[in-house]
Amino acid sequence: MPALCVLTGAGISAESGIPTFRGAQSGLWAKYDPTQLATPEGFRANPTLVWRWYQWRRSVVAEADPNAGHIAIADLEIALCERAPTSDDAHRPFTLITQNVDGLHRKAGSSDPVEFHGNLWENHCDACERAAGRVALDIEEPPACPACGGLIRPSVVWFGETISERAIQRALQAVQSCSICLVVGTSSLVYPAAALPQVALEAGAEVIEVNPEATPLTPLVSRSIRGTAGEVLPGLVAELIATFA
Ligand code: BV8
Ligand code: ZN
Repeated sequence: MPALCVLTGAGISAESGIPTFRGAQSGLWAKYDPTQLATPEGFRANPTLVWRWYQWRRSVVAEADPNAGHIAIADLEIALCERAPTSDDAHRPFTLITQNVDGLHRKAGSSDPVEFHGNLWENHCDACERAAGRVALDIEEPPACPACGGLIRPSVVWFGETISERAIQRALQAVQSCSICLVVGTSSLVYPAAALPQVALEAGAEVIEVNPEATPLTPLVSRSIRGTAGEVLPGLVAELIATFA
């Protein structure tokens, strides 16, 4: 049974009203560079500013719903996994890898996405790494860790931080064994996530890109569809399900 994997970036959440990472940052945050805020140095230099940026993003995401793009990907997973049910990671017919931390794929029904850059809703201590769970959105200062007094921070992967071993292992397993890799809504600028479609290509997979703009991946793929996730994915998913029928 051929396998399919999907890699998504911030663009798939754009039609849910969530600003992309490199798109014009809206409102209060327009004057900050996300690649400066989403770093350990940025947090340690100004913990309140970075904490409030994440609390603002959480408030935006809390109001957001999955769009037709997220739902199409969840439908694709159901269709492929119904045909070839397995609990063995090494033979999964479908794997979703997302760079997004907003949790919208899970909200759309995707069962077990590889959250390559972590999860916006979880927190842990910056000093002792003890899990701190969720924090109310009206908390305006990073809380103190009850165990060591260190600062609580969002459990996302910041620039300069390594991706979890488990996420890398699951993602590589998927891209090395898939026959089709669908890449949606990413500028293909952030590594190591941006290397994943290249691993799929080298392993002989067909890579299909969906993005309203060209990216550094575009010249390398056999098929690059200019359009948004919400417009393109419902029809493309129907085509892929028929292909894998
Ligand atoms: C690492 C979580 C090993 C946080 C994110 C110097 C020092 C250290 C590291 C580096 C360095 N120089 C380079 C690096 C590597 C660095 C990197 O790649 N930097 C880039 C900027 C060059 N990577 C790392 O640091 C990674 N770790 O390498 O560890 C290491 C360790 C120490 C030293 C060396 C190496 C960790 C990277 C993870 C960073 N965390 N997110 C948070 O969210 O706050 S990344 C962040 O960017 C988001 O997760 C986002 O998803 C991701 C990628 O961006 P995109 O998803 O592509 O979003 P973007 O806005 O860029 O593009 C949107 C796209 O959607 C566009 O193409 C647009 O056309 C399209 N679009 C718009 N609308 C739609 C659409 N598509 C479809 N439909 C639409 N409607
Ligand atoms: Zn602690």
